[in-house]
Parts: sequence; structure tokens; C-alpha cells
Amino acid sequence: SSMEVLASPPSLSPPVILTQDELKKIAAYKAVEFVESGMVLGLGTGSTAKHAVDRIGDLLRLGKLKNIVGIPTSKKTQEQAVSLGIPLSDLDSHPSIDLAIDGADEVDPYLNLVKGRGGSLLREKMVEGACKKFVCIVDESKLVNHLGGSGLAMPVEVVPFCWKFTARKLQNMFESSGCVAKLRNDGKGEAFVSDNGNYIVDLYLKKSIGDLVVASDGILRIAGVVEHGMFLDMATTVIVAGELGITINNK
Ligand code: ABF
Repeated sequence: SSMEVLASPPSLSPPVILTQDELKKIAAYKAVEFVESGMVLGLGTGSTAKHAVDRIGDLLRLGKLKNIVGIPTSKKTQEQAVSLGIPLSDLDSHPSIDLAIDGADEVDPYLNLVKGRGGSLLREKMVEGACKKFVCIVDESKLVNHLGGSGLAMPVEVVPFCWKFTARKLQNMFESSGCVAKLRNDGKGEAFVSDNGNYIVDLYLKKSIGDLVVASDGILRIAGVVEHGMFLDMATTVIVAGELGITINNK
């Protein structure tokens, strides 16, 4: 007689709770699926983008990707990429980038972003502004209805020269949103200094910003401002990893 093979009963596995870092990694790995051999790649900054850069390094080492040129968006990412053996270049030599992968601090329903809590917003904006495709990767905690509404900072990079004058102008500009402008510190009692030798003024808003284009133009008209962290109409895709799965949102 032949042995009967019994199908095992369906098991009730406990719900899997993913950590925020695991969600970031899921979004990052998904984005790297868009990478093809021969591409010039913008390499983002922050704990989410770090997973993407690690993954690109692994695929290069395994020979699954070839002839990649990375354009890093910060000194930190540059160091990471060098340690992984990813060949690097810059915007001067590669003014057109095929694809950039980077994180964000806030994402609105139109795929506008706030970036810069990591302090790398200027290089990120330069690199991501030169990309044919910009894939933004986030966990679901970054989703907001309106930018500036999360109670967290809206970062503005300013020149150190008379930064208080610039910060005051910024605060006054957003007075009706209950804005408080604060100089970012480095955690050791000194001013945080960006990769470009500038300071960051964080705007804390009680209400979300109204018209984003008006706000952007207004900020950029202040002479002491170098750049701000609103990335309007720049992301072509936003990949969101959440407890219920991944969503891919295209512009
Ligand atoms: C970069 O890293 C920044 O633009 C943004 O401020 C930050 C997001 O960091 P994380 O991925 O660690 O949340 O993308």
C-alpha cells in the first residue's frame, strides 16, 4: 500500500510586524529594480537611500549590474559608495542622469516632497533636478496631506553671513502659519554645517504651507537663502512601503 501524503492544515501564522527600517529597505530594493547596466545614477542620502546604495553595491559585486556611474548627493553617500566600490563621477562630467533614488521627509498626494532633514538638500536638488527619472523611496510614515503640516521642520539652507537676518525674514514670511525659524545645531552645541559650508534654518510651522509655488518663489527671493527643501514636481515615481505592502505612485 502506498503511503498517503496528507496535506498539512493551513497554519495561522502570526501577523508579521515590520520595523520602520525594514519598510525602508523594502522600498529601496524595489527602486533598485529600475536600475539597468550602463546607467548614470543619482545616489541619495539618508537611512532609506543607504539601503538602495548598499543594494547597488551588492549587484555590482555579483556582476548583475555593470558599468554603473554613481553621482552622490552628499559626502556621506560618497564615502559609502567608495567603500562599496561603486564608480563615481559628478554633475560637471555627467550633466544628464538616467535615474536617481533618494528618500524624503514628507510626500504629498501630488508627489511633492520635503527633503533636507538630513542636511543634504542642495546637492540632492542639483542632482535630482538633472535626472530623467527620480524615484523617491519612503515608508508610509512620510505621507502627508499638505507639505509642512507634519509638525516637523521645513529646512532652508542659508549662507552663514548674518544668518539671523535671513532667519528673521523667513519667519516673517510665514508668520500667518505660526512659523518659528531655528538654526539647526550639530548636537554638540555648534551650528550644523552642510557639505557646502552653509547653515540650515529649520522652519517649524503650526499650519501647512498654502500655495507651494508661491512659498518656494518667496523663499528663493531672499538673498541669504541658498535653497530650500521643497522638491516640487520633481519626483517621477514615489515608492511607499507600508504594513500592507508596496505602492508605486507615478507622476
Ligand atoms: C534624504 O534623507 C533627505 O532629503 C531627507 O531629509 C532624508 C530622509 O532620511 P531617511 O531616509 O533617513 O528618513 O533623503
